[in-house]
Amino acid sequence: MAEDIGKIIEAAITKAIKDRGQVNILIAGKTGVGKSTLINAVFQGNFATTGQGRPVTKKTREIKKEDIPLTLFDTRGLELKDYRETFKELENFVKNKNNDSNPMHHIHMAWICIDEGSRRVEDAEIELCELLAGYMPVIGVITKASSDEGFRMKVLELLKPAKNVVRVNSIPKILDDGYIIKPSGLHELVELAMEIVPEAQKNAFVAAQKVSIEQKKNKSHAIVVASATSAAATGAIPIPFSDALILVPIQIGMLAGITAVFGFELKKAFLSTLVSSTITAGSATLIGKSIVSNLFKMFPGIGSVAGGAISASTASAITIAFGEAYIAALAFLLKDKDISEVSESDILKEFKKRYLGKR
Ligand SMILES: Nc1nc2c(ncn2[C@@H]2O[C@H](COP(=O)(O)OP(=O)(O)O)[C@@H](O)[C@H]2O)c(=O)[nH]1
Ligand SMILES: [Mg+2]
Repeated sequence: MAEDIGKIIEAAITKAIKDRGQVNILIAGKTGVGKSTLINAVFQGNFATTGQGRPVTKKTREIKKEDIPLTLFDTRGLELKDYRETFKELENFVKNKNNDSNPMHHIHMAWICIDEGSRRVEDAEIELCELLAGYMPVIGVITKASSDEGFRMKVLELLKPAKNVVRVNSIPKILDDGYIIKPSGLHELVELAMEIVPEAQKNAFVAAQKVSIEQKKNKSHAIVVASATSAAATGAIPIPFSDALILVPIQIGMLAGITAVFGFELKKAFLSTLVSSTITAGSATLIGKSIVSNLFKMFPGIGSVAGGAISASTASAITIAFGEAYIAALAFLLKDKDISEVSESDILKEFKKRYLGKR
């Protein structure tokens, strides 16, 4: 039995990683506009400080990090006089990428960053926007935002093909009089990016970003709904408790999917611990009985278990309670912590507390 569960977990991890997919984003702007700072404010994993990345054109570097389904292309040097010369190279690069038959290899979105303080949009930025918009959705990002004074309207006008222009301040800025300009615009940027990124990249984007826990929750709710539907389908044919095993792979798949969408690393040992201490509630054999009885404690009157079988509605309700408890635990932990600061035992503790009611 333990070996079977091991295999189920491995398959669930593979599927969750595949379903999450991959998102590739090009971030362009003059040196010093705040690209690296923005990247670190939006995405988990300190992307911008983990090495310089691999050069893919003269002015573009590819940055990746293990276990995060994101590749960034950092394009700088828009201020240089010879930018036009490197333009062709970038155009070829983007064209090659986005003509690839596998959409996972495309660049899915571009952010063109312009410093608000400069009050200036370069020809190179306008041309780059036009070039990129032929291949992918583009967002104009006004960085170091502190006072607009009509600059956003100007950028909107000049970056015509951009989907929108968002003003962002990535880090707190302390002024001479001690007044602090707080970070702003990050949620707006992430929400806009979520809207325009292709459907198949949304889960990867949600996992990689750290600004919106709400989006991680939303995508996870969708996984719970899909899992509950599968569970209901197995429950439609009344099955004896011993056969409630059918639900176990669905619930393991759901845990793996939620873990992936939240952006946590998917480790077999960790999922095994989660599964063995919740689904089986500490016992070596996997039966639905403990799940069902625990559920009844939580939601009395949910339905009756007739003749030792669980009904479609019970199977579905169990799955929902299980998935929602996991989502609540992860969202709670990320309220004031970064993903890298949340330990596996934190997750286990919060999940058990919510699902099994143990303190
Ligand atoms: N106040 C404030 N400073 C920023 C912001 N973004 C970047 N900076 C500062 O601007 C400088 C250049 O930022 P960096 O991210 O390295 O720019 P890059 O060359 O485009 O990657 C650094 O000193 C940052 O601290 C921002 O949103 N607000
Ligand atoms: Mg940089």
